[in-house]
Amino acid sequence: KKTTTAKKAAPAPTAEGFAVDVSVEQFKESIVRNLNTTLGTDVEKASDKAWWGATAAAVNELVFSRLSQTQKTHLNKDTRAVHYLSLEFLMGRLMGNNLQSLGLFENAAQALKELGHEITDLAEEEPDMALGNGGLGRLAACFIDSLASLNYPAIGYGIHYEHGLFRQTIQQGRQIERPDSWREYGNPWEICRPESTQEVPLFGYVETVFENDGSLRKVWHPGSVIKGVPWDIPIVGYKGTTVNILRLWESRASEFFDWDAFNAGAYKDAQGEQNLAETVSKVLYPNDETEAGKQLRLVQQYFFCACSLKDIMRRYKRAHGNDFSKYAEQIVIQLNDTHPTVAIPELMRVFMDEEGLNWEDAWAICQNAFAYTNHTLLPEALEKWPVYLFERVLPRHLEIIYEINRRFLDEVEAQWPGDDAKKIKLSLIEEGAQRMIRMGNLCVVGSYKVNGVAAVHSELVKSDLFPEFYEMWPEKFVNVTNGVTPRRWLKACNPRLSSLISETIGSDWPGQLDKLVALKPYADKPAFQKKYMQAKRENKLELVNTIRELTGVEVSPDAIFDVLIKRLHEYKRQHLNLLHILALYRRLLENPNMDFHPMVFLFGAKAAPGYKLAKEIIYAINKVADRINNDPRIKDKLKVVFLPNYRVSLAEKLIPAADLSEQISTAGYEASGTGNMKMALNGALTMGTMDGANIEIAEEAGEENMFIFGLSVDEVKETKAKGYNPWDYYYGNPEIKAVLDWLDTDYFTPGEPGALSAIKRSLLDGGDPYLVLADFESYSEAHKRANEMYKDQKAWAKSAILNTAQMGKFTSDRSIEDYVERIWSLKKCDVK
Ligand code: 4GP
Repeated sequence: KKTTTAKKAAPAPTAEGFAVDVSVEQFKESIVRNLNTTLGTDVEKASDKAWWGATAAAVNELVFSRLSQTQKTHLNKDTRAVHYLSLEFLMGRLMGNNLQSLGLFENAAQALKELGHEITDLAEEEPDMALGNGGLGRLAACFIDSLASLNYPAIGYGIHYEHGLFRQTIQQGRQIERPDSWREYGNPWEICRPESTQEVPLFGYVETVFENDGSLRKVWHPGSVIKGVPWDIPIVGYKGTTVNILRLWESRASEFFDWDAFNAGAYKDAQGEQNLAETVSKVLYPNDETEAGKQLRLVQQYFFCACSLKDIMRRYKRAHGNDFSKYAEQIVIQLNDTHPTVAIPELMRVFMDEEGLNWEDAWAICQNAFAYTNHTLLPEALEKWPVYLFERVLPRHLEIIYEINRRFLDEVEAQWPGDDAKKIKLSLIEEGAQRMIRMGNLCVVGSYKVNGVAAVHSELVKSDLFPEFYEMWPEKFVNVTNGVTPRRWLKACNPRLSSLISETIGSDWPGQLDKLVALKPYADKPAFQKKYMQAKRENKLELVNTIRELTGVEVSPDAIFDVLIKRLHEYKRQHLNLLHILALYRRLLENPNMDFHPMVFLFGAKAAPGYKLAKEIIYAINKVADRINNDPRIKDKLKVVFLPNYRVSLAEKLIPAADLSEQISTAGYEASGTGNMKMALNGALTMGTMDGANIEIAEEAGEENMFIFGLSVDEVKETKAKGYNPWDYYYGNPEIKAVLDWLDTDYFTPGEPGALSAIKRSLLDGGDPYLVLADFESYSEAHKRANEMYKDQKAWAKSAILNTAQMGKFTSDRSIEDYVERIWSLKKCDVK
């Protein structure tokens, strides 16, 4: 009988502590064998896709045994575990990351090379798993990486969307959304687990049953039942000892209801049922502006919460039967934003209606099991659901929410006797023409901890968002500053810098990022500066090629690469950057010999399909780019590039090549940011406001190694309180006036004057809610400082190195340890 690589390799950890050791020869053997036996092809005729698939299969041989081992260990030790409920997991590609975590990247690359393939080329065959919109989803992906890397028992729960975030193409400058079919040809990283399928009831009505002993019992008669089928994605911890899972639920029609309706002749109903069931996990919502979309999103939220809670319960009962006294000791459920809030009334329902607990006991468990992370203060992002929707979709949950509210308002009365205004403000139900359920309030009431994602944000959560709740339960509120996994965001995406760091200070930094501080003494060593800047330059050269392939635009690696990558939103102020580019362009037209180091402004951003102004900003960036890039008068001193379809794998190419990192949100609006951390770690200097985690980055890296500008959080509040008038800036600053008026002409949109006016209108008639004009001048000054500093390559190199050296705090491993200490109380569980 043939022995597999996994069987040979499993017992052999490496000297550096990696769980498995696989030689180049063994890897080759495994890839070729998988090409034959898994992919059904051979070395002569295999496509790149097949080679990639065979490599993935070879990796899985190593991973799956660790996965079973991890699950066995967690079961036997009956450990407390965190269950991370998130509607989004923005995973990106897994090959590079899994190989890095196993310590096998070099051997795999060598094996493929000897077989005639470049691993970097094959990597392009892997579609991104784009099951998220942006920061919140990518954070969830970093967190499950860190949880596994730190050997904590954890499971991520989400939805197995058929289509992730839309694919963006740019046509005539405009964003066009196309479906993203990430698993059209299958996905080797996931395992279907039909044996753990769950059923989810929906709709219908609630019956009150009067028992003989005089008590009441509630019975929910659902109008529909759909099935949730789990797909497991192994999450390989760094060094590969713990392999946790991300469990994603796919919706399917339940045979039972289908057949019933069908047999009764209600073909249309059966069809309807089928349709609903299959649309639930069809797409990730980029927004929810339509009525139909709203109901579907609520169903999505309930669907994955209900499936996940049943899964948790099944596992709990295996160890503890029907004794629920240990539930909150064993289980913590982290709600990633308000999206999974319905898990709170669902767990109450399960305990009371299915397990027979009384209200007090059920509530005591719930309140000790849930914790909630807030990711934004923007009012439009704080979810509210119309009561009528709940009534229709989740009638029993509505009753439970009313009862939670009734009891909660008694507490409010006790705290502020007779203060009805307080009750109106805090109630879980917002009264009005359309009564709404306030999911944020429900989260705070139902959770034992509430955290913001950066120090300043957590303060604002207490002072501005939930001040009364903070007064009632001050100990509930904590901060956990975000972090990013250095495995993906330095080791894997920036091999040049990673090797240089390892050669210089040793190779244990990916698991202990504060070791990077050992680079500090090298910051002013010319030899090290040279190597560091050389790595940056090679990364830029690679990006130059990518830019050419994707856009046809030719840029020079000698220019400053200025990078602004994140979702498109007014508060993130991509248009501030654009106005400044227009100002630079104008200055260069007036004086082509102006003392100015050439710059390339790179943008990557998707706009929510229904967000008109955001789409106009994308259009404007592209139109301005066309004009500037083709204007010989400014002698290539300025280039503007909008890279289409920004996603994790594109970020991995941009971040290592960035010189300047644009983090220019209106202070008080960006909860944390994580792109800011990734770029600083890779040696970009931050151009930023004192907002979100920028403040903490400044504390670590030193303000002198950044370009800070703009109003502070308090100044923003003061400016608004005083009555901000953008027209003052328009008339007060000729440059602002000139660039805004430019947008009304047809200079950038020949034959179509005013095609870019929407931006100007939003800033003037619209009142400039994000203070773009107020911060313009200070932004422009900061850019002058950056441009000046770049001319002194030594000074620049020193600052860049000091950024890398002092980003240790921003590993997601530290964030996870903070969660463990402040919220989760987990114990590490070694998997042998
Ligand atoms: C984002 C925040 O905008 C960002 O500042 C933060 O770093 C990230 O969450 C992770 O905490 N919010 C979202 C969202 O992505 O959908 O609200």
